[in-house]
Amino acid sequence: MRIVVLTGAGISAESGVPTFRDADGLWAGHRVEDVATPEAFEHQPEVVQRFYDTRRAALAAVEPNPAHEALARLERAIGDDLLVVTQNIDDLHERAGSHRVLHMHGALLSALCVACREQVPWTGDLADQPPCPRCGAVALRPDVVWFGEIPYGMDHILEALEGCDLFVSIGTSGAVYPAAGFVQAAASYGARTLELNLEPSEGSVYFDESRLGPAGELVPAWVDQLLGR
Ligand code: BV8
Repeated sequence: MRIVVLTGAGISAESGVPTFRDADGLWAGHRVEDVATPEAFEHQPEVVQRFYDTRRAALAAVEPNPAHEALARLERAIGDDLLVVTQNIDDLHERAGSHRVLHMHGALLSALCVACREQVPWTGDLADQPPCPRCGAVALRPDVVWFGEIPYGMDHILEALEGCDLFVSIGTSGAVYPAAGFVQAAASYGARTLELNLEPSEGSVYFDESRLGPAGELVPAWVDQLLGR
């Protein structure tokens, strides 16, 4: 059985990573749409850089939770039949042991050089304008997909949605496209669809089944059920 799992901020909530909604759409006093845009970066680069520097630094203080660990266990059981597409920019799936993870909105631990377009692993701050390790230009930005920018891996994602038997959405409000449309694409190709979320999402109506509760409980139970435990 080929499975595509889409994760959102809700899967990292129990790890202590605030979601966009829990912050009432505010991040350190900013509306995410006002900070996570190319225009914001152009007009107030240091505000945007600090917004991501703060979130990057906060990764050191959080750990994967049982939901991340259950998805890593599922990958160990079914390997290439599982693809995790995450909207999250944290590294908790990887730290839980998942390898087949596609960060469609980029990653905090990566920087993008707008001069040479190189993606470079990055753990420190960017607000102090370090030079690009490859070309030396002072042109590094967060390697994050902002509103109005094209998500990473769309060809790979659409191909996986076309070929999957089961699409599972975990911890996302279904507010942002194109991710919010994946359930309808999967269903149109004949996949079964399951939502695991704390509360009904904007896309719940499109799922064959919705289970409500914390990911830390629902995801391990679902993986156990799937693996016949
Ligand atoms: C694009 C990275 C073209 C940055 C993010 C009008 C109509 C439709 C679309 C648009 C429109 N106007 C503009 C658009 C397009 C726009 C969009 O969708 N806007 C929205 C606001 C309407 N989208 C874009 O611009 C995208 N690009 O469209 O390009 C294109 C398209 C296709 C192909 C080619 C070209 C790019 C969007 C990417 C923006 N970047 N993140 C950063 O992180 O700073 S978005 C960010 O918010 C997340 O990545 C995520 O995608 C999104 C929503 O966040 P969630 O993960 O869902 O988190 P949220 O807080 O909202 O919800 C948490 C959920 O978890 C809740 O449901 C809650 O109940 C649940 N939960 C909480 N705790 C738990 C839990 N569940 C389980 N257990 C728990 N413990």
